[in-house]
Amino acid sequence: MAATRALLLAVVSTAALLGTALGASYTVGAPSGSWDLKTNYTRWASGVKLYAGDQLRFQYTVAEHNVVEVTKSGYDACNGSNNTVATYQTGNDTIPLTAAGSRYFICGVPGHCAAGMKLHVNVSSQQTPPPPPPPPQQQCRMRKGKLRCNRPASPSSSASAAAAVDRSAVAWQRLAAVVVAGLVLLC
Ligand SMILES: [Cu+2]
Repeated sequence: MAATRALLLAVVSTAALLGTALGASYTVGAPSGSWDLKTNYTRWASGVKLYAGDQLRFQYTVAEHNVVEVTKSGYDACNGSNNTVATYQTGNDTIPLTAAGSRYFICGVPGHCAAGMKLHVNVSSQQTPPPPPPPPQQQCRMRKGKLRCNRPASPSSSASAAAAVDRSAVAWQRLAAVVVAGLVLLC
């Protein structure tokens, strides 16, 4: 029984760690397009903020397109030969953005890159959490020659407290889901 509990704990903590480490997944061209000849990828890329740990998904018809990751010169010249980093052709390719920096993708079908099937994305380093709110200020004023100070207002009355409750509720829901998953695995 103790071993079972230890295993469950291990499953839960591993899943929790993975949950925080996994980034977001972005489908290229979504929501109005995909990996096709119609989407403006410069505009699409300017509308997403990518961080190391995120993923790009390319969805397309296998018979019509593919995805070739190239160097900057391959991107600029629309030429994959000698400039290829990797080639993908499943029609539903997930490409992890493991590090910060520029990534370049083109379609390798002749003429498609020149027609606009080229994507350059900038990946930022890991997103840092927002800074904590400043501590409440003590308010003092002179009264009858003496300095009198108010106690700082309790932070629990502010909107940020409501947001914190929201976040912890989400965290609890996630933890509950992980525990249930762990139990299912054990049974
Ligand atoms: Cu193509």
